[in-house]
Amino acid sequence: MSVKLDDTITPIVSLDFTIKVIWNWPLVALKELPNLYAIVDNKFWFDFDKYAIFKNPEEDLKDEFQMYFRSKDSKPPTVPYFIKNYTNGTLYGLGSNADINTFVFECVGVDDAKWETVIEFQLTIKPCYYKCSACWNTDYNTCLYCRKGFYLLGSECNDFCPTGTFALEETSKCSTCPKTCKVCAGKDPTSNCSVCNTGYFKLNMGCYEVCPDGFWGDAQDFFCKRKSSTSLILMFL
Ligand SMILES: [Ca+2]
Repeated sequence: MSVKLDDTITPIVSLDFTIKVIWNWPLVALKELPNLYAIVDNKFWFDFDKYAIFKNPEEDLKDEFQMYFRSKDSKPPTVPYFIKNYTNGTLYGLGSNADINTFVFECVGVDDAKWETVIEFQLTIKPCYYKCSACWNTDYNTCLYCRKGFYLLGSECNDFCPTGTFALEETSKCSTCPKTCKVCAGKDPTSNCSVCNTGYFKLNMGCYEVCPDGFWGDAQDFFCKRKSSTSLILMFL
């Protein structure tokens, strides 16, 4: 083709140009997207590389396309409220207990002619293990806090606290017994111990390294025994 400029005064100027008409194809989906999961009360973010997901068949425009996320069939396009950011190929959010569910998303590639190519995937917000009130994963040993009636030891919520620990109701945790006690119901070594550790003396519900005043430690049975007046006398003989 050519265009001519002729103002009848100056010499005629002619410019040649060509128009290349190419067929516009929609973006090609390069792969399926895996289903995703996130844990309740844990921030999540997933990064997507649009060039690894879509291909623009037009050679000259191969980098020119957009990608975004939306809930399946949402019009206008939207995402659940717990998704805080979904631009630049990152899906970022935080689901609460109310959001425990599976959500169907669409990853949408849009070419320069606004053609859409859609890849569907699921995002599931998963709950903690049933004994945990907070966690970082769904397993029994990924707990941060326990529900009432269960007690945290390490990252597990137990029905009972094991020997050497006692259940602290206020925090739902197993707490270590005082060092003199093997079996205890609390942190006071003079009133919360039912069994003493080896080498410590027992008196009522207490375990002692040295028996309290008026008592002596019997190394035969490891009980604190009341000092009698006779033994006091014997000591002074
Ligand atoms: Ca295209």
